[in-house]
Amino acid sequence: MNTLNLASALLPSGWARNVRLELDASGNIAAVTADGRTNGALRIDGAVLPGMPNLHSHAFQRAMAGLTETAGGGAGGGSGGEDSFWSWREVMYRFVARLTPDDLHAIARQLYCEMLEAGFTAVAEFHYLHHDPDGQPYADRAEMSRAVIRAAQETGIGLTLLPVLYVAGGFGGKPAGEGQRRFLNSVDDYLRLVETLAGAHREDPQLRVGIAPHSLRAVPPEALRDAVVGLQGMDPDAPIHIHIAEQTKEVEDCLAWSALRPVDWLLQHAPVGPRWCLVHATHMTTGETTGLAATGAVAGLCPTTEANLGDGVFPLVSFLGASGRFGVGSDSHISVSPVEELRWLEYGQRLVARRRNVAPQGWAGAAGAATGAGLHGRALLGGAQACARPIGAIGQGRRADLVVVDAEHPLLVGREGERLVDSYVFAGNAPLVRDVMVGGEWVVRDGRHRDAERIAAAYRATMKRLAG
Ligand code: NGQ
Ligand code: ZN
Repeated sequence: MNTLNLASALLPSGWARNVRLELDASGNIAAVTADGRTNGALRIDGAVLPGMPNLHSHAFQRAMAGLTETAGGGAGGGSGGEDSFWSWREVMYRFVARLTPDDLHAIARQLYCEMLEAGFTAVAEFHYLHHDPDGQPYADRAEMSRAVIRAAQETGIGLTLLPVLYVAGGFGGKPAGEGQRRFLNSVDDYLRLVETLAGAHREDPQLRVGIAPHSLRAVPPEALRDAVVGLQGMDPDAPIHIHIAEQTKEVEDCLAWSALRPVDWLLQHAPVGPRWCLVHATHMTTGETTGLAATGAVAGLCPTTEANLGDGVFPLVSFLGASGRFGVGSDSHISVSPVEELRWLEYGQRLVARRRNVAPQGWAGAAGAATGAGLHGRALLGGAQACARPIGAIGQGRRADLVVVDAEHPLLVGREGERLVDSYVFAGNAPLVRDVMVGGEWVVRDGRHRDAERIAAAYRATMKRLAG
C-alpha cells in the first residue's frame, strides 16, 4: 500500500482538505479518508483534481494540426468549392495515405505525452487506420492497433481502444473511395480484430476495448446491427462510440436516405443506452435532444475541433435541461487541453445567446452555480462513462488518476474550491497542471512528462521524414 496525503482535493462530495489516499499495487484507490489527519507519508501540495478523460481522439491527426488552415482547399464536396469539413477530409485522406505503423506509434506517443501534460489521464482512441497504404491488411491485422497500444503503455495514459468499423463511403452503402481503403473491414474480420485485442488485454487495468461503428455514413444498418450483436457476445458492458450528426450535409443526406435525421434514426434502430457515446451530436431537434438525454448515453463533445471544422453549435442548454450526459474530446487535436474544450463549450453558447454563464441555465439550481466547475465535474463523469473504465473521480475502487494543479500560480493564488476550478477552466492559458499521476504512477512532474525529451526527439525525426 502506498499512501498519499493531499493538502486539498476534489472528492465526489466536494472539496476537502488533508485527504489521505491508500493506493493498492495495481494503481487503484483502496481507501479515501478525509478526516483531516495526515500520517507523515508523502504530502502533495496544490489542488488535486481527478484526471480528465479524453473521450474522442484520432491520434494521427495531431501530426497535421495547422496544415489545413490555407484558404482554397476547395475540392471534396461542400458548396461552391469553399473550404469545408469535406475539403478538410480530403486533405486528411492524403495525409493518412503515407503513415506507417512506426509513424503512428511516434505520433500517438507524442500526442499522449501532451495530453498527460495538459491533464488528460485517459483517452478513448477512435482508431480507424487499420491497413497498409494499398488497403491490404498487415500480416498481423492488429498491427496499427498495437502501435496505439504501445504508445499508451509507454506514456502511461489510460486507454479505451475503439477499433473502428468502416464499410461504406456514404449512406445507402455507397462504395468507399480510394482515400478510405485503409479503413475498410468486413464485419467478421472486424469482430475478430476486436476479439483479439480484447482477449489480449482482459486483465489490464489500463486498457479497455470497445467498438466504434464510424458513422451512419460508413456503416449500413445490417453491419451496425451485426457489430453490436457481436460485441454483446464478447463483452456486454463494452463501450460503443459513433460519429452521429456533425455536419448539416450529413443530416440532409441521412434524411434523403431514410427520411429520418441521424440521431432519430439511431434512437429508433439501435439499442442506445449508457454504454453508448454519440460523438458530435451537433445537429439535433428538440425531440432528438431530449430523446438522446433519456437514453443515458454520453454526448461526445469536441468544441475546438467542431469549431475548427465549422460543424455548428451543440444544443447544450436543452440537453443539460433534460439531464443529458456529456464528456469532452480533443478529436483532431487542433488543441490538446481539457480546459480549452470546456471553455469553448461555454463560449460557443455565449456567442450565440449573447449572454454569460449559459450552461448553468440547463442544470438544476442554476443561480450561484459555478460554470467552469460545473462543466468540469460533468465532463469527468461523462468521460469516465464513455471510456468505460473506473476513472473520473477520487474515490474507492477508482484508478488513482490525479491532476495536481499549481495553486500558487499567479492565475490561481488565493482561490479555492469552485472559484479555483472556474479560474483553471477560463483563465488557464498558462499551463497550470504541475504533476499528473495515472494508475498510481507519477508520469508528469513539474509540468513535464517523465519521458518527454526522448519521445519528442523520435517524433521530430518522424515528422522530418514525413515532410521530406
Ligand atoms: C474522422 N473527424 O473520422 O476523422 C472524422 C472525419 C468523417 C471528425 N468527424 C471523417 N471530426 O467523419 O468522415
Ligand atoms: Zn472523430
